[in-house]
Amino acid sequence: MMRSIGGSLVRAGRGQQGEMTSVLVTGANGQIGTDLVAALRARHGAERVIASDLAPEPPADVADRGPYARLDVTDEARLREILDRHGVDTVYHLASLLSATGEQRPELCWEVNLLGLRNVLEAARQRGLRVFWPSSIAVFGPATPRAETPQTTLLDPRTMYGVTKVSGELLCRYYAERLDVDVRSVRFPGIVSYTAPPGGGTTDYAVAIFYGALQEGRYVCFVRPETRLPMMYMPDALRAVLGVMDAPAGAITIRTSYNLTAMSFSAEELAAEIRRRVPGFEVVYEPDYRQQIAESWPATIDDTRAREDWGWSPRFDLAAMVEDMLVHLPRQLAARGERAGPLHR
Ligand code: AKB
Repeated sequence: MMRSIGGSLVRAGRGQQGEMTSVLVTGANGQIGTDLVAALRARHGAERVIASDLAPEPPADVADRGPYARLDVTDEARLREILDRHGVDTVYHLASLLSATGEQRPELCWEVNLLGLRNVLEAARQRGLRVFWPSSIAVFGPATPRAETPQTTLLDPRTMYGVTKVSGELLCRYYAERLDVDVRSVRFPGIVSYTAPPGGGTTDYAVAIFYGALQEGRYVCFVRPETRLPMMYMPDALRAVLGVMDAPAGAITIRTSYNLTAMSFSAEELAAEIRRRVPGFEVVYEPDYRQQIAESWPATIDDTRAREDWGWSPRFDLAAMVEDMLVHLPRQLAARGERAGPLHR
């Protein structure tokens, strides 16, 4: 269902909490977008948040929840048309190919990730828009310190996705410092959530493992058991996005992207935590090309600057996240008419 909010939106604020705003979310049907759109609609009102994605229509279960526009972010004219029609003042630009898909389609990854970002930043410069754009731990690489990776360190990406994230960070800083665009960013670790599944990322196993546990009692994991990566539960990820966007401009001292983390665990530690609640859960490890990507990324992250500058503080650790996932994912599966197997509580 394609829906527009007509010409009646008032552009009355700069998008800070409590002010009138009109928001565009790109990549709205993805893992983060699905939950972020719901959070923004709860905050600003459904009609003030325009969800957009490549698909002609939103997923059926959210189709009646607010305005939706079809948008390919590489189409600059269409982007401008949507921004102008809806009087948008803030863009959450999530549309992106992730690390695993990016290795399969490197040219498309470059095009979508960087041309899309450039289109959003250029539109923001011309219209005075505020922008949120997610970077990733994929900016780091084998030459980066793997433990407590500092904010300022060697960026050494070996994936096309990581290359686009480093380039995107530099582009954001250029637009912020030279062209006065208020663009803010965080380097997300792997994100675990239950509403919409991730697609095409290396950290996807940390979500898929819950589906395996609940639906099959078994999971074939594509990274080795000892693979340790920084991770975050979706409620914390949403708090990070809103937190960095709510901060006064003067508090934002990093205009590339903030290091961010909530927890770090190995694949076998995650499996063990799930097994404590789903007895008999079996995991088989069959590493594929994504192992090499995972190994090139940090194990733990130093996010002191985010904590100091805008009060970042995560709430979920591994045990709390697993507990919450195993409460909500079965309900989500039931709502989607999917089977949750006999092993879940
Ligand atoms: C991926 O695995 O590609 C993403 C990321 C860490 O940016 N989840």
